[in-house]
Amino acid sequence: EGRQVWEYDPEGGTSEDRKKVDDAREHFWANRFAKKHSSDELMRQQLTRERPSPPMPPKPSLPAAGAAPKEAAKAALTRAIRFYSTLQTHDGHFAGDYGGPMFLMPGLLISLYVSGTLNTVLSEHHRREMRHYLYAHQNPDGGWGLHIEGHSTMFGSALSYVSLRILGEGPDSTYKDAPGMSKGREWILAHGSATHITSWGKFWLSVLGCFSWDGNNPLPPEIWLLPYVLPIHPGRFWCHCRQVYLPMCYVYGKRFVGKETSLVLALREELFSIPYSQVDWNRARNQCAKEDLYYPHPLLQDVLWATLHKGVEPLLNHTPLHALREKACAEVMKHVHYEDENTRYIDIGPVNKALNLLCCFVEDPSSEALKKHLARVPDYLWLAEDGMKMQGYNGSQLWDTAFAVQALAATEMLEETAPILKRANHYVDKSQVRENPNGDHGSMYRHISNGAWPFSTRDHGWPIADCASEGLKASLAIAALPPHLVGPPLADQRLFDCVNCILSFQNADGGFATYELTRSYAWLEYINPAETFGDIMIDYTYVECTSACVTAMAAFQKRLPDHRAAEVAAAIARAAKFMEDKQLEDGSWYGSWAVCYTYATWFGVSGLLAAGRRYESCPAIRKACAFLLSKELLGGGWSESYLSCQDKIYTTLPGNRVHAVMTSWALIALIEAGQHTRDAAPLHRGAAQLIKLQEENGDFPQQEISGVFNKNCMISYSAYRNIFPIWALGLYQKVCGGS
Ligand code: LAN
Repeated sequence: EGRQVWEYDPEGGTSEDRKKVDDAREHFWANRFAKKHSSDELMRQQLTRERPSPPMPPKPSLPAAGAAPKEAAKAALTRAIRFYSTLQTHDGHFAGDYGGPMFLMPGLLISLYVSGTLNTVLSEHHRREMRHYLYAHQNPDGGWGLHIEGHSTMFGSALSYVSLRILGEGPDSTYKDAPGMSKGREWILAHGSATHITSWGKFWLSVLGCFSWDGNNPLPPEIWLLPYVLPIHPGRFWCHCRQVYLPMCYVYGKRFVGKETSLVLALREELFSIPYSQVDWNRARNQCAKEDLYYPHPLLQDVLWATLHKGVEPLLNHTPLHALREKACAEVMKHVHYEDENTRYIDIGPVNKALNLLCCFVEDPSSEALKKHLARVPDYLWLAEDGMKMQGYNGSQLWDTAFAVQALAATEMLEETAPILKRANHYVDKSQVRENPNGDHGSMYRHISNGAWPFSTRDHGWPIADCASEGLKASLAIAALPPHLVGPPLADQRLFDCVNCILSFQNADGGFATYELTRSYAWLEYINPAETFGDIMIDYTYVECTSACVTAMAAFQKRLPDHRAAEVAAAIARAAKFMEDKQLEDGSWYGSWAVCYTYATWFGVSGLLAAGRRYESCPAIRKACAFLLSKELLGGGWSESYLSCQDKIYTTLPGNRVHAVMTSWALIALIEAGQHTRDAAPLHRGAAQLIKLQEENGDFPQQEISGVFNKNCMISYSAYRNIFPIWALGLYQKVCGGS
């Protein structure tokens, strides 16, 4: 359940539906630079067709002088819920676009191309939509960014250019009024050519045959043969880092290169400013365009890579020591297969999905494993009015659904929400992970997962501390409602399993990381070779994850106070201390997984409240509220730009523009902390701004991107524009309703 697969239906839709879709796409195209963002118009069309939406109450007239009277808030809320309910699928999850990064699809296309499976997996319709997507996100200067809103980078540009070529575009093709291929090539050549691509780009181009393996810094698979006690053992890395470098080591160890096709030969000419045979590959190892540099290599790294490259690699490749390389490659493949089997070939993320698929091909082109991989490629693809993209995950199903449940439950509009909650209950039930990873999972560096919730689907199966917590909170919210309306609650044992998992995720500093415990030291960042990403080496503790675990344990404590009572209480206390320690001078928290200080400050406040702190007696909460109030925009509402994440400085959107998602987070945090009992005016203004932003059909506009990972790459959480305004207006209604 939860699987999302797009297929082309030549007869699909009425002519009216088609027109709506075409209009949405034209609208996107025309406005793509003003609001460089995608949304899920197409999905919406499809879903609304299957289940006609209930009639809409009329749009309320705008409240005067910035106040949002009770009736206006109620009507906006009703409309918002009715709209969002049309995006709920039959299995109960809410579907939404999880795109944003621009470096994911190229890896997939290169893997499919070199394995000769491109046209088997992707129909001509998929390929057409992918071309549309790549052109839709080409910047006016001809290049492509790391993500859909980013400035042009070599990583984005060279890989998007190559992708378009793989998808059949010629070196001078163009589309609508996009800058086109020759402008793309100009950008690449003017910025140092493909030698200046980041290390992950060098890797993909080498696989394709458009870069020499000698131009890559070493990725020795032998690292997997080291003893686990060493802090640099990859089993101690953050699981995403580990699962990306694992298959990369294998492909590097094998020096795999795809067939030298005419396209490959042509690309060798197009991507470099000098003849391919004259490129200085040794120099290229450390070249990187300045546009791409977010985390420059420390000197230590350059020395390390040079020693390995010149001193060790020749030995491992050309002497009897080669046996060691073979052994290391075999060990690596054991882990690749384990990951594939434990995720039913979805894999933990889009990068290792493409890489593991490639490894299975390199190991045995006729293997069952490769076929199983191909069958799971569509899980990552999503079509919207900006075309078809590879998403950042196989979806955000559970995450969005768990938040939606909490938002709907907070409205206390049981009559409206019960049928929606009932369907969501089904999904929450079906998506809980009910087993640990196979066999001796510890020896495969896997944490327990039984009882946790994943971010997307049960098939994916990787547990995440805060997804487990949001899943648990959603189950508890449902369990508090009448079962004849929302369906039966989960059995207590399943909640015990989840809490067991959550407790097992707490670190020595009291904080919670993402998928596992922190297993090594932050100094490992010295050998972080990925120039565009920060903080990827280990699983750090985060305020968002910690707060989610605290609020979940506190809710659990209320319902089932006798289960591991002392441990739960102690875990909450330690986590609260961690959150206080992480608070910044100005009262905010830095957000690592969404934009940015507003998001994390909401988590900081709600976590401390759940741990029993109160505004009146807790300086941290008071400072946090003061911070939020100090950032209110002129005329009300809040907004924050993704630049906050990369620059670590609070940045609002230009022009005093209100953003529905940040406004909602700030409202929720302030209301939870009792702002309405002190001064409700900022709440009235914020609610009024939300009502003003709401569209005719109850939707909210898809504004600037609101998710992030590894400091520098942005990711879309399209459902946030519906979920959080519902949540905020619901709370507003409740506490300011009579105002
Ligand atoms: C995600 C998606 C979910 C996200 C939350 C649960 C929201 C967060 O609170 C904890 C971290 C987590 C699980 C997360 C971590 C990084 C991910 C997996 C992603 C942002 C989705 C894509 C990203 C992944 C690393 C992308 C591939 C890029 C690499 C650098 C490997």
